[in-house]
Amino acid sequence: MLRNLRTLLPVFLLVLTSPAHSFDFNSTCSSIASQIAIPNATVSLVDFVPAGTNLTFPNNDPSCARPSQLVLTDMCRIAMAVATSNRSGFDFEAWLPRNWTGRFLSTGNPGLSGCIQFEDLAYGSALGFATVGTNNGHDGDTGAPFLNNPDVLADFAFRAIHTSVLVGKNLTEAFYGSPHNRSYYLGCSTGGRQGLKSVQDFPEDFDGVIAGAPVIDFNHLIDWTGHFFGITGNSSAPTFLPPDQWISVVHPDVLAQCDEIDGVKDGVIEDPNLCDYDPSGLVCADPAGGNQTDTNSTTCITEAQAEMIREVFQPFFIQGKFAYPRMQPGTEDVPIYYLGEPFMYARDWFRFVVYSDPNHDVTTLSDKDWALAEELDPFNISTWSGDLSAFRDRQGKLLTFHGQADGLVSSRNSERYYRRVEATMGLDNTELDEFFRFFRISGMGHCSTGVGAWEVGQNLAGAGNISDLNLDPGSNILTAMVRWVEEGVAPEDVLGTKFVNDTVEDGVQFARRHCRYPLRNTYDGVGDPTKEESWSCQRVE
Ligand SMILES: *[C@@H]1O[C@H](CO)[C@@H](O)[C@H](O)[C@H]1NC(C)=O
Ligand SMILES: *[C@@H]1O[C@H](CO)[C@@H](O)[C@H](O)[C@H]1NC(C)=O
Ligand SMILES: *[C@@H]1O[C@H](CO)[C@@H](O)[C@H](O)[C@H]1NC(C)=O
Ligand SMILES: *[C@@H]1O[C@H](CO)[C@@H](O)[C@H](O)[C@H]1NC(C)=O
Ligand SMILES: *[C@@H]1O[C@H](CO)[C@@H](O)[C@H](O)[C@H]1NC(C)=O
Ligand SMILES: *[C@@H]1O[C@H](CO)[C@@H](O)[C@H](O)[C@H]1NC(C)=O
Ligand SMILES: *[C@@H]1O[C@H](CO)[C@@H](O)[C@H](O)[C@H]1NC(C)=O
Ligand SMILES: *[C@@H]1O[C@H](CO)[C@@H](O)[C@H](O)[C@H]1NC(C)=O
Ligand SMILES: *[C@@H]1O[C@H](CO)[C@@H](O)[C@H](O)[C@H]1NC(C)=O
Ligand SMILES: *[C@@H]1O[C@H](CO)[C@@H](O)[C@H](O)[C@H]1NC(C)=O
Ligand SMILES: *[C@@H]1O[C@H](CO)[C@@H](O)[C@H](O)[C@H]1NC(C)=O
Ligand SMILES: *[C@@H]1O[C@H](CO)[C@@H](O)[C@H](O)[C@H]1NC(C)=O
Ligand SMILES: [Ca+2]
Repeated sequence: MLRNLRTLLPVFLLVLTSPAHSFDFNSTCSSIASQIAIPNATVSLVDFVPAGTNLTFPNNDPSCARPSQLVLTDMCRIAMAVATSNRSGFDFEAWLPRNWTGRFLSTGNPGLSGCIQFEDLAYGSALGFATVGTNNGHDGDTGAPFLNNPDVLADFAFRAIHTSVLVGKNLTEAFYGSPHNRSYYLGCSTGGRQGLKSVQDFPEDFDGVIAGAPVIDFNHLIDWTGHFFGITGNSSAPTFLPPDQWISVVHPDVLAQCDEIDGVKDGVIEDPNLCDYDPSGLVCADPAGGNQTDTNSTTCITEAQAEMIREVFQPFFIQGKFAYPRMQPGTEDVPIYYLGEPFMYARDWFRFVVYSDPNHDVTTLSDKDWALAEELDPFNISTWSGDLSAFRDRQGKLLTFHGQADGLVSSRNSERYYRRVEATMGLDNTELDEFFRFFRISGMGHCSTGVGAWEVGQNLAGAGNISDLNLDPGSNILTAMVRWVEEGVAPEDVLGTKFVNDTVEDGVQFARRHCRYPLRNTYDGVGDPTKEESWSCQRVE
């Protein structure tokens, strides 16, 4: 199906695969090293890498979990270290494709890392972008390098990505002999925050920014990730519920109450805002423990556990003040914060940044700690400015998306940010549509995967060939962004695909359109719900 789609691609996409510009790629790649004149940079590697190469990264930190990457197109790989101070710097890679389209693409990072997303470099270069990425100033998915080194923290908050854009654009021009035409950004999670940091504070860096599931209002979010431990307790607390029971007991109960609100029983909660989940029905018949069969059952819970679950799905307040939206119900099939220990990013942030003490006891964090973290906001890492006028005024385009089944970053916070931009700039959603569109992706977890039609071109999603990718701008947010920036045709919605077993070769399981906020995808009540035509985007306010 996808292979047929490729033949139907609109004309502009052909530009993606035809070299805009002829020059001797091979000899440029072998001679460029001596011509790189980038201040503070030390080049460590320049290699011609043919399509089909399986690159391995033996020195990559194991916590990055990226030991290898299949390269999908001929490219010149350039790696360098760039100093940002006398005690900080970042590792940088540029994957410069033979089939360059004149476009530049910068990619982001996950978690607290520390990890170049090689899969995004493979994706961008395969589509003809001169694609760059960094380790964001330190190695590995850890906050330890922040300890007593604000320069490493500055790199993480904003500097690595901004500096790498300057370096990357310079390198692109030096390599191809002409400057890039358009500049793009693609990132999710921390990568989403980096994209919005650019839009807010470095509006000249990009013409088009895709920011998924952004880790914005960063300090409140870190606090929120830490506060769940106080609700669940450790694994011996009476409130604690083992992860497999979140999956096998709570999640089916959430679906029983909320899956069919959208009219279709398919495991996808189209709009979790409509779900007011109540775990009361799960409480064991004899919670006092008289019925041993019952209380030890894997199908019922105690009243203390039920109360814990209610709290998990409440909005988060610090010292009586609203701080961060609730965890959305429907996300508990991937329990992340309920494992009976302080969440690793909160742990690292409080130890290595807030208290500069690697031994700080993070099991007793409470309101005063949450408030302190918010107050520190190092290098404005909050990334929470609602004024995007500088970006808008230079015709920049911003696309955010958020999986509605994201159990790591509340999807409601992306709605909250949208509203914040509306309020700050005094614009309504029609006016915002001119430069900022937000898509809610039902059944998508954190950035990727899930039971929904989650493949929207946000990443390579395991594709082993360019032909595995659906490049139609109706189904691919990256090519949709290119069309928006270069042709002024904005995406009205995004058609997501669910492959059988998430494998392209196994065929399409179903497709569903995802609407731009504040519209809601609504089932027509009669059509085949696995077909996108049976749903439409409707205004619900
Ligand atoms: C480059 O693009 C051409 C079409 O313009 C295509 O035939 C070729 O396979 C591409 N090469 C690579 C390495 O992607
Ligand atoms: C470039 O290098 C590749 C791989 O070594 C080779 O197959 C190709 O013929 C070379 N092209 C030119 C124009 O030298
Ligand atoms: C690439 O090599 C690694 C390590 O040898 C291997 O685990 C991985 O499966 C390979 N990937 C592909 C796509 O062949
Ligand atoms: C090079 O790094 C130093 C800090 O070590 C910094 O002050 C300077 O601005 C950097 N130069 C450029 C051009 O970025
Ligand atoms: C690093 O630079 C700072 C000024 O930015 C200076 O105070 C410090 O002594 C330098 N440290 C080293 C090790 O050179
Ligand atoms: C940049 O865009 C111009 C105008 O569309 C085009 O003529 C030129 O070939 C492009 N440059 C590159 C390097 O693609
Ligand atoms: C790259 O930066 C160096 C040093 O600032 C400068 O000399 C060079 O002209 C730049 N190259 C391009 C293509 O901008
Ligand atoms: C859980 O916390 C209690 C109270 O602090 C403590 O006594 C107990 O050892 C902890 N259990 C585990 C498994 O950590
Ligand atoms: C104990 O609970 C089980 C499971 O809910 C139920 O089947 C059984 O009838 C209960 N036994 C008594 C004595 O209440
Ligand atoms: C509860 O069930 C588990 C697994 O079946 C068993 O290991 C445990 O001993 C039981 N506990 C009680 C109090 O019956
Ligand atoms: C944070 O942002 C505020 C407002 O834009 C600005 O005044 C301040 O200088 C920034 N602080 C840092 C450390 O960048
Ligand atoms: C999906 O994969 C699983 C295990 O890999 C397999 O058992 C199942 O049959 C597959 N489902 C389909 C519909 O192919
Ligand atoms: Ca449903």
